[in-house]
Amino acid sequence: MRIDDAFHECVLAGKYRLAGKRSTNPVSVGDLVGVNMDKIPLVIEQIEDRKNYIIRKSVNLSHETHIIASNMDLVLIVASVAKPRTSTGFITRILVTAEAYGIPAALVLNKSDVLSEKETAQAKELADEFDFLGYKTFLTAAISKTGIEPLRDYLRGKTVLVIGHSGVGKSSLLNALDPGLNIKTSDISKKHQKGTHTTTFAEMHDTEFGTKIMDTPGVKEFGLVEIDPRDLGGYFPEIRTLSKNCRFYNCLHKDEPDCAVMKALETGEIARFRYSDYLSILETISSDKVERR
Ligand SMILES: Nc1nc2c(ncn2[C@@H]2O[C@H](COP(=O)(O)OP(=O)(O)OP(=O)(O)O)[C@@H](O)[C@H]2O)c(=O)[nH]1
Ligand SMILES: [Mg+2]
Ligand SMILES: [Zn+2]
Repeated sequence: MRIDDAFHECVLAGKYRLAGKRSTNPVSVGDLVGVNMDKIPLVIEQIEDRKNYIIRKSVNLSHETHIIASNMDLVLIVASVAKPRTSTGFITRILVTAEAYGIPAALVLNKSDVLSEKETAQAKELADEFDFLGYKTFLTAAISKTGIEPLRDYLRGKTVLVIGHSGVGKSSLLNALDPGLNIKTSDISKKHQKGTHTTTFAEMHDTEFGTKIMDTPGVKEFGLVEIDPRDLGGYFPEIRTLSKNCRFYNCLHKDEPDCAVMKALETGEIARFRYSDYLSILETISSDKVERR
């Protein structure tokens, strides 16, 4: 058995197929695997323990999970204020998962060239807010290669997962970062066909600037897996800090007396959209928990 990084078509050993029953994909992009090269077809016989991974429910209400990628240094969320719009809730769900697994995360707001004046102001406001929370944020237009250089510098030397809705321009962004990649993106004629996913499987790309980038198919929804309601506030940097001043150590910041988070809402110290995203995530994961019993 030896481990290398060339392209080989493989099948997965039966023991992993069975062990991963709750997961739709026992092996994911980013996994380090050991392959038996003496068999035809080649067989993945060993999956190294993961340093980290990003996981979601395979579809809403499902008990099956989907590992989007493993072993990364950074989660790069690609979003757009319009065409298609990404909600702050979607962004925050991914950020929460990254926080839960201790993975640094950053945000790209792409398609800055197609935004109205009002939408441009919204994008800037969002960028400031997420930057303030400690998530580096970039405003880009992949097609006109605007804002690409600072992003390239930031990604240098890292192994990066790129994630976001279909059509926000993930693959286009990778091509803008390294034109040599020449990844397939949807063309104008396909743009209006709903539900078209241009990238159909996750793939790791080596760039000429020393970054390994995992491009993934667009995800419509991001259902959280294994996040305890009591831990949720700890995955919001601002709530984590504020909650030290709540009266109860296990405050859910919902309706408890002397809650520092709710007070901060009145003074504007915490953004309203973040607090409402917190509450809606809290509600879904709390009802998930009841359902599982
Ligand atoms: N105007 C404009 N169009 C863009 C930009 N980035 C991407 N596009 C266009 O948006 C469409 C979707 O781009 P893709 O790169 O295929 O999107 P994707 O996120 O990889 O989509 P999936 O692979 O389906 O997840 C294509 O028609 C691109 O040309 C941008 O910054 N500005
Ligand atoms: Mg794509
Ligand atoms: Zn509280």
